[in-house]
Amino acid sequence: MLKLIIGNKSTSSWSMRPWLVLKTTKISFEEIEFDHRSSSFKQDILPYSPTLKVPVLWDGDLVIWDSLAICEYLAEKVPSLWPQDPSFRAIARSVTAEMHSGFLPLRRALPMELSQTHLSYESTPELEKDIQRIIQIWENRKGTFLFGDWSIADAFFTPVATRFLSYNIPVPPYVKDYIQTLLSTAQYQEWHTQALINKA
Ligand SMILES: N[C@@H](CCC(=O)N[C@@H](CS)C(=O)NCC(=O)O)C(=O)O
Repeated sequence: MLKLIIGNKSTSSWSMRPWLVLKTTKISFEEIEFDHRSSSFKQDILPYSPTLKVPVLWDGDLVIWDSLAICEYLAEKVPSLWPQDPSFRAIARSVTAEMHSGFLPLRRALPMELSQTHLSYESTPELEKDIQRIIQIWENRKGTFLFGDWSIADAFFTPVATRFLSYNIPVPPYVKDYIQTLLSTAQYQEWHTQALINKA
């Protein structure tokens, strides 16, 4: 059985991505959660992760680390995790890669924190640039989700959607609809509920 090792559900945005993707595939998997902020984390994760980071996927003896690599591995098993249309698929990979490798100002200024609401933040030109770019990606979507059906691209933008909500970032109504849609999926709702239970 697949084994996904993840961090704390309230704050581990990188872990949320492959978890949502795995849940969507309906492939059964075992989940092991470590609090990546605890002092014992490096010791706890040592037997599982070559980078000492989460998420990590174990498929038998095969170890796959890094959220994007894990999602790509799952897409080889379930190709519908990427859009079927080759052009859509290429752009879906582009925005996913952009999310994976960029948006540092946004990550730093607006850390994901699912157990809190009405968080405040300091606006900077770099952060505003990131926010506007994300709004542009969401405004240009091709349907209910970014490329019609839910895909890995949506998984990568779900943690960002939680930040827009927690920090109350103003967005146009069409973008607000997308945020609500992302955060209403059964997979995300399950993650969110567990994040709040684990915190209590
Ligand atoms: N690029 C990696 C980032 C993984 C990452 O930074 N994970 C954080 C948790 S969200 C972590 O393990 N932090 C613990 C540490 O760095 O000690 C990925 O996509 O999986």
